[in-house]
Amino acid sequence: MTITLDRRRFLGGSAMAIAVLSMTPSGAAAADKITLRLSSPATPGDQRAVALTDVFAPAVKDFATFEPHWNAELFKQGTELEAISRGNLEMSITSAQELASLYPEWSIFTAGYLHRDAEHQKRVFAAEFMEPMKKKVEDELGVKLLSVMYLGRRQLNLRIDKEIKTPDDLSGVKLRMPGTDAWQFLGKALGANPVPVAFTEIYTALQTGAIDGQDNPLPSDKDSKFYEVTKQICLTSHLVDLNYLAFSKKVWDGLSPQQQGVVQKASDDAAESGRQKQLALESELEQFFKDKGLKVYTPDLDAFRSHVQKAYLGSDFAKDWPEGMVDKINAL
Ligand code: KDO
Repeated sequence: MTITLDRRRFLGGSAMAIAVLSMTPSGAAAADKITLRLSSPATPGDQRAVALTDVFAPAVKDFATFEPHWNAELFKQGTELEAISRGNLEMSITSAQELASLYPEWSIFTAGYLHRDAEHQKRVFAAEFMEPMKKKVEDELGVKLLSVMYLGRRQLNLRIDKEIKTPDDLSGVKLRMPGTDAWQFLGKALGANPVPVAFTEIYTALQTGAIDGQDNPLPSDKDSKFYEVTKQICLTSHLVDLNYLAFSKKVWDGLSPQQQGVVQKASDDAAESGRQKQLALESELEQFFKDKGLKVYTPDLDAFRSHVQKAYLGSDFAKDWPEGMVDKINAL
């Protein structure tokens, strides 16, 4: 599934949202609790889901009811931003790849081997150079990016036996990647043949052999039981992946300053809780997969890093990256 979002539609939509907002009284006056519906393809056992349920929901409960819809049950993967922008959804866990389909400069965060680790992600998200990018998404799309959530290091998880040492070994391998251009490019940069498949359809695609493999962090591989239908995990760590907790700007503007402070803190606390749990899981899961009979090994990381970085720097994506931003990110 490829997202074909039209940015101008959103601009119109946001203008309308602002007009409606100006006619409504401040949310502080509203007696009833607001409902915060979140849609995500994440499973309920995913650490981001657990953190939002156990940390975010209780923190906002005095004025808001958190209503999560996991497994993409409310909106299809990749359509959540549009839903928030149109006022049909209040929250999502969005990716840089989804943002990049609307705002090409966000593709910088889709590049392999850029973020170094979870702490680096946090520093980058808090950096001053991020402000204009966040503001544009807020002003034009009506989506406030509250916190960065750590998803984990993406690893190759294949149903074929062939050992993968370098990008050349991935030649002809049908590697499932999510549907947007930025994701598909990452698959190519790794040396594989990327195939677009939604997250919720990966298991069946692996089982039937429609794809040779997929890439996700180890906790997702366990949670979605991909080990039942694959034979190996090749620890490429090609993307230290993230999601952003996305919140409707219209709903945000209807909250009192005190409530906004509570939501922001709840979001940061949930992100931190999920981050620590995900990191702990990543460090212990290798053995889990070995016990399930999968081969787990590290390829030639220098070969992957240089192949992927070269592909990005020579790509059209890089032309949209703000001047000097790669250096600023590396310097953090
Ligand atoms: C995936 O589709 O592989 C992906 O890992 C992409 C992420 O950006 C995110 O959407 C994630 O799926 C879902 O939250 C499911 O874990």
